[in-house]
Amino acid sequence: MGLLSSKTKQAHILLLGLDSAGKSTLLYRLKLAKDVTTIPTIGFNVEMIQLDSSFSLTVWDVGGQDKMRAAWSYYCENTDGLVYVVDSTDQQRLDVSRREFKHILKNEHIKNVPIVILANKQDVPGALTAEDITRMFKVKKLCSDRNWYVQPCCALTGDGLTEGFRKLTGFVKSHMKSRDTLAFVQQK
Ligand SMILES: Nc1nc2c(ncn2[C@@H]2O[C@H](COP(=O)(O)OP(=O)(O)OP(=O)(O)O)[C@@H](O)[C@H]2O)c(=O)[nH]1
Ligand SMILES: [Mg+2]
Repeated sequence: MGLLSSKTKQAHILLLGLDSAGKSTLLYRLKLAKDVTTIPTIGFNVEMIQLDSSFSLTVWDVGGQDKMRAAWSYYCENTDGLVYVVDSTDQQRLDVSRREFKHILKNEHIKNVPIVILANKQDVPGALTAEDITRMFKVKKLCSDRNWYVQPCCALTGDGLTEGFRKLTGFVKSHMKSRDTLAFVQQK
């Protein structure tokens, strides 16, 4: 990637979800356009993704293992957008994932921050659909204070990933704009 021009805006994106949801696989699929073999993330990975010339995303992929989840809240500061990844085949842990999702939404630093939920592993027969996950996670109710979207995807092939991140970019741009306007008005 070349140097970023001074006109390029940057956004800080937090990528969360339970262990094995597919966060690192999708991050490197987007970054490198190929399938990489991942190992469980201890700590975090951070990568810059640029989907258009005027906007770049710094994506923080934080490990989702049980003992890592307590640390999620430390990564919320300065976040402009959240991507929450769900393993659509892991019906046994869907409730745990929903609970963690509900919990992180209460974090003061990500109040009103836009969200894209990625319903991952759509290549697996029997995977829950984006509509199933919207309903089971009560997304309409929990996210009524912010822009949100649920995108079906497959991190292995990349299907749906660009669409999901483009949707998020649109939300983040308008979120940053209204935040800047508010700060400007408050300064006066
Ligand atoms: N079938 C299928 N497998 C996937 C998909 N995405 C990820 N996987 C597999 O799921 C496993 C876990 O993927 P990771 O990307 O390491 O998961 P993670 O969310 O980063 O997990 P932690 O780092 O532990 O939080 C790997 O074996 C991936 O190959 C997908 O879309 N379809
Ligand atoms: Mg990982």
